[in-house]
Amino acid sequence: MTILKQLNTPVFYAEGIPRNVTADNYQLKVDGLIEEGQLTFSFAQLKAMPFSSVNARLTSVSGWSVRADWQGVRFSDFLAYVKPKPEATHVNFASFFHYTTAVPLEKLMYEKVLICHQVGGEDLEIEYGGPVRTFIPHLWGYKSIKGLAHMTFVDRPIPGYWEVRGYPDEAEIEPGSTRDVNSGKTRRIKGGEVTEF
Ligand SMILES: Nc1nc2c(c(=O)[nH]1)N[C@H]1C(S)=C(S)[C@@H](COP(=O)(O)O)O[C@H]1N2
Ligand SMILES: [Mo]
Repeated sequence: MTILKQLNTPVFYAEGIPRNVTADNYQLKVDGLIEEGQLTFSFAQLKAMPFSSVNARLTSVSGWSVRADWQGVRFSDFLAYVKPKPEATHVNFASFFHYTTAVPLEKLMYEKVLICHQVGGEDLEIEYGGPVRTFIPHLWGYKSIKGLAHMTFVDRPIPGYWEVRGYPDEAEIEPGSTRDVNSGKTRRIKGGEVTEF
């Protein structure tokens, strides 16, 4: 069981949990502005890529955050397998149903950005975004898509599920207070902390 589940971390799955998806039938589609046109990766292929571990916090705009060891493939390492065309500026991420969110490519190149399939050495549970999610600790949690099914390289921002409902597209974490799921206590997020994740 991952620490996310042990800590009873809130489960946000606005579009519904894709219960039929397993590591065995998982497929990640990648298309749009890439030299290869279209690519597909299985869970086994993602597991065979360079593995990185990142101790950082997922911070929800709704007022909680959780620290864990998030593990998987660095987005920057993933780009050894996918060649974006020069005009690609953003990646539009889509889940198995209708959740989407787009992130500028430059904001995906930070070393703590992962295509994540484990937390603390355990495979991600389906409700926490397994088999594969993204982890982007320097942006509000709504940019870290769960149940990642499809990545499209595009040349513009595309408003996603929460962005069309009024949440900022930049999703920069703002100073304020957050309920720390690890300790159960409220803590301040200072402006400076966002750079530490
Ligand atoms: N597919 C999908 N991904 C999603 C969401 C969602 O509703 N559907 N919610 C987002 C939000 S708002 C947050 S804060 C985190 C929460 O992650 P958790 O449910 O694993 O705690 O997932 C993000 N990714
Ligand atoms: Mo969130």
